[in-house]
Amino acid sequence: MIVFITGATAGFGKATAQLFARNKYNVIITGRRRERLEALAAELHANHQIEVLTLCFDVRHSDEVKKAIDSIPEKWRAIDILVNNAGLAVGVNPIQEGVIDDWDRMIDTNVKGLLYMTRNIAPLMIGNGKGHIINIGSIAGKEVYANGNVYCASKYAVDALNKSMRIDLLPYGIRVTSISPGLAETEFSIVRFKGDAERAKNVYKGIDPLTAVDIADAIYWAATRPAHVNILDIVMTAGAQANTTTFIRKNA
Ligand code: NDP
Ligand code: 8X3
Repeated sequence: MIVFITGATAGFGKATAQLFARNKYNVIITGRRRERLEALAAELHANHQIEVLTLCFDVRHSDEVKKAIDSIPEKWRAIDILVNNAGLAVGVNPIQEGVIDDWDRMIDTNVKGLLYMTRNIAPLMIGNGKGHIINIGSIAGKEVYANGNVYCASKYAVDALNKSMRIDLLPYGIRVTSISPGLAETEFSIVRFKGDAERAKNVYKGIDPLTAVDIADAIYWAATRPAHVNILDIVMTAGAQANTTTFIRKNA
């Protein structure tokens, strides 16, 4: 079995690669940071004796995506599962103060990147007569929150695409699932706050947030249901989170 994971150099994608590898899947891991990809490939190979293919590219560029997918050797082309995970939030400005470059990065990565990946991999799955696409959405794609504007919009788009691609791919036996987490501690907030690690830490202060392993578990569970079961969407939060704005923080 082959699982293709975008954004495997950190966070959810890395934990997902580790979990599938532990369960003897061969993994295609991708991201822009080549050293991290190589280090993870060596770790997975050594610990689990599985095969690993690394592809270093930026999901925002359709030509790079196509070139990377076209380069996949024949024996790797029978992809069973695609995890469309690469994504990010950048900035927390109100709409009237939004930074255009931040908006472009979020829309180009979270929406267009996911589309380019799907456009290139879905035909391979159709050719194989089976497949499973797992899109990483967010609770931010279900409810908006102050200053979440464009990030929320990008994840609402993922929600719509998840529902929509499920209809288009239904005749081909391809299952489509969304995993929609709330707050989870990864490098996500460091990226959102443009490297301000102290500010990022405060996001999780007083709560026991979801971890990348929790999300990997949900992805793996959805991917390993029997063929007649289709998991449409898993919305999950930390125990201390009720929705995008309601948290119980210890010592707050
Ligand atoms: P991390 O920042 O820890 O990891 C993000 C991953 O995405 C990295 O591997 C990064 O790799 C990759 N990535 C980002 N931009 C690009 C790009 N242009 N091309 C290729 N790869 C890219 O964040 P998370 O693991 O938390 O986030 C994963 C997904 O989960 C995202 O879609 C995010 O929106 C979503 N999410 C996160 C939540 C959270 O609270 N953490 C909650 C709900 C959803 P590299 O930089 O090497 O390219
Ligand atoms: C990430 C979760 O609530 O920070 O998608 O938007 S949130």
